[in-house]
Amino acid sequence: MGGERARRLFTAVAIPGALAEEVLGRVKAGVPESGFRFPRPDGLHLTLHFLGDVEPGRIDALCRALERSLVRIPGPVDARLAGTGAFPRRGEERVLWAGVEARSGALEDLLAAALVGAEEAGFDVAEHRSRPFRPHVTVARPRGAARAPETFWSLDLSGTFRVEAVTLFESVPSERGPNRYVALRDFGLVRGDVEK
Ligand code: 2AM
Repeated sequence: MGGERARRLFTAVAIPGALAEEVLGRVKAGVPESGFRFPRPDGLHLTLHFLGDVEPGRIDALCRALERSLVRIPGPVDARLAGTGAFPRRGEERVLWAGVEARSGALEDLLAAALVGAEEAGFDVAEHRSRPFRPHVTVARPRGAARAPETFWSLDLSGTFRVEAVTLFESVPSERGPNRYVALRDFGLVRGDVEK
């Protein structure tokens, strides 16, 4: 029994590689590498639900439940990166991000389905459900107490992409550099034109 290490999982929308490369290139041009860490372009994402450490024995049931809940959501969803922001707020930046927008309610529907899937697999999502949802893609984190330079706020981080699936990611620590975000499974949205 046991022995296998827990896996740090989250559900997210993956940002396509070409857009991720381009956007991170623009971020690196406006934010000094000496003060900030940047995510890798592969695995750049919009987090829906951070599950935390999950026992490996629960992953199959989680995938089955996510598949059932996400296949009910019509897709694809046309989304765009728009604007810059920070958590917790400008002036106390711990995370610098690009905002994400789509037609009204579309990203909220993806989040709701991701939470329903996790809940059906036995995860407690009550706290996540009550939390405000600020769709964003993390593009930099300060090293120590570095502050975002003025150049960050005026960066153009816009770009469009098409969401056809929600992805279960694993956050894998790496000895050097930022964690790697590894896509484990994609859960496709039902094609909207099939429903009609
Ligand atoms: P983010 O979406 O603001 O970047 C994997 O760690 C992803 O899950 C990150 O993108 C991270 O934040 C998000 N996340 C949310 N809550 C987290 C937590 N408590 N610990 C680590 N990551 C968390």
